[in-house]
Amino acid sequence: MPTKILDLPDSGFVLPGNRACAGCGIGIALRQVTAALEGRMVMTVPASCLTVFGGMYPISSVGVPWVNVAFPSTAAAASGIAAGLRATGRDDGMTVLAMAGDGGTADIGIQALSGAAERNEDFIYLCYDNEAYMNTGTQRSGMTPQGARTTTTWAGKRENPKDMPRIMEAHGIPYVATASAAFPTDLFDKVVKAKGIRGLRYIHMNTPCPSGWGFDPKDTVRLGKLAVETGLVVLYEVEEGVLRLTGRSAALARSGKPRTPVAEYVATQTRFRSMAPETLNAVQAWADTRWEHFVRRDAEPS
Ligand SMILES: Cc1ncc(C[n+]2csc(CCOP(=O)(O)OP(=O)(O)O)c2C)c(N)n1
Ligand code: SF4
Ligand SMILES: [Mg+2]
Repeated sequence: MPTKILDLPDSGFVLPGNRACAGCGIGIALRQVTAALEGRMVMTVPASCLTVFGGMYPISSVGVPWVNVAFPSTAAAASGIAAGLRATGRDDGMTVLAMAGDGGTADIGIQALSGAAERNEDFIYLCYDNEAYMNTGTQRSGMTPQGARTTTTWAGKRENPKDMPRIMEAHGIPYVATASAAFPTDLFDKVVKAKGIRGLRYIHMNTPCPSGWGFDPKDTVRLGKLAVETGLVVLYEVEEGVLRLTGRSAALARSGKPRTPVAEYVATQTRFRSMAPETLNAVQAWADTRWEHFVRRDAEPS
């Protein structure tokens, strides 16, 4: 049975006060992730807004062991820590969590992550995707959506984002899932499931960013939900090569109702201001094709 919102445990591992912007999606997500792992975890974190969230030594807003690592080495450090816990007999019930941004995952950290996936190392890798290099002032990443303005794409990015979850799936690892900070129960259940699996588990999580996307901090959850309603973000999990839609995406597919037009989502954020109609059409077509792909896979027999 999926967890209900009122049944989510109060983690207590994300402490009051942190250095993130008001409304940052990272905080909502980190509560669920640390609660799902019951705090029995070691984190590896590269330079990012997450590092800022954690705070500067000796002060931290997160009550779990946390290692700040060099940008490209998040997955390599997690591999080493997992091996160290095993070698010293301290791996029982412990989870190593590598958690990095989209730039640190899809661009800078991809080779260490790919190597760890190929070796099927024993940790969870969670990419929180705020769709740009936010900590350094919003530069484009390989995950920035087409049409989004960043400080390095003044007229709007021309390319669609990489499909990181499908890249990770191609490695044949035991568990791949997508999630959203706006759907905490779906995220919680996926982390609980991932905890019980050995080998490399990859979770790709959409994390709205008021400062970089240009929206009011009170709308973080509303926008995260809207992204799922449009099909720009699709919630699913893949086990043993079988893909199943989850949560709101599964309900949307089964309802047969039309998805919210991408135009409605785009209109909520200043990063998409003055988006050309042909770019909007291209993004809508991209979302439609992907949605049909996932709905088709969801219907395949296991
Ligand atoms: C080797 C290296 N290159 C560049 C930087 C500068 N830097 C720090 S955080 C950051 C952005 C990271 O982007 P992302 O991984 O998407 O995380 P976010 O900041 O968006 O949370 C960059 C480029 C660095 N710290 N180290
Ligand atoms: S820039 Fe975005 S991701 Fe970074 S702390 Fe602020 S709201 Fe969070
Ligand atoms: Mg980012």
